[in-house]
Amino acid sequence: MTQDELKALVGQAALAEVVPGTVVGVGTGSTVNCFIDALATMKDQIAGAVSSSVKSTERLQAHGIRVLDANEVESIPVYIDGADEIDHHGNMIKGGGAALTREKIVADLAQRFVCIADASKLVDALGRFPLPVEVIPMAAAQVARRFGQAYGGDARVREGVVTDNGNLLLDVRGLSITDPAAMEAEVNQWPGVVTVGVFARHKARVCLLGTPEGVKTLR
Ligand code: ABF
Repeated sequence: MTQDELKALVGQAALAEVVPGTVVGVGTGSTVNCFIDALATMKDQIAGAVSSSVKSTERLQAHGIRVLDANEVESIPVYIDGADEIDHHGNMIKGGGAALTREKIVADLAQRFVCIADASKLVDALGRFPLPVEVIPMAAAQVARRFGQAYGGDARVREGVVTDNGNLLLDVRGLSITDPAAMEAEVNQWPGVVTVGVFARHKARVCLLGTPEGVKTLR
């Protein structure tokens, strides 16, 4: 099966995680796009969606799915989102799609984070994928220096990208993230960092992994 077929497989499988009659948290990326297209088949059975990006909002609305502002809800039962990497404990690197800040906000609203991914995303240790970090533009160079000093990382501004929140993204190469929670806590406090793309404090409760043998549920 191709990677796109695996993404479609898990996008469809994620429907089973949706709690009927509730608002669904919706992530960003091509795998989530498959979920959004599948969700459209049951749009009359949900109360709407809280979205993690303009792109996902537009796709949801194109299917006639009501999109609520995050401030309209206090909690949502489930959040469905992809990842760039996920380890065997549910820690993730996210942000390849530049939506990491709103993704983490919606994940924080959710009682249950369900990650949907093709098998290529499962890793033993995070870090081969360049770590995305959303930064206030004036802090980009200083945060990049800090990654070099603290972790030996090579941080570069992602050219031509401004996030939905009007910020810049750094992509940090050369990291081996052995303690995701510690790195997330440390980097979060650096001045100018909006969001670091390590999801350890908001890790996935379950991962639906698309494999040639079918969907594997990793808990
Ligand atoms: C999103 O899913 C992003 O954080 C991450 O980059 C992306 C993975 O994209 P795709 O499903 O297209 O591989 O949550």
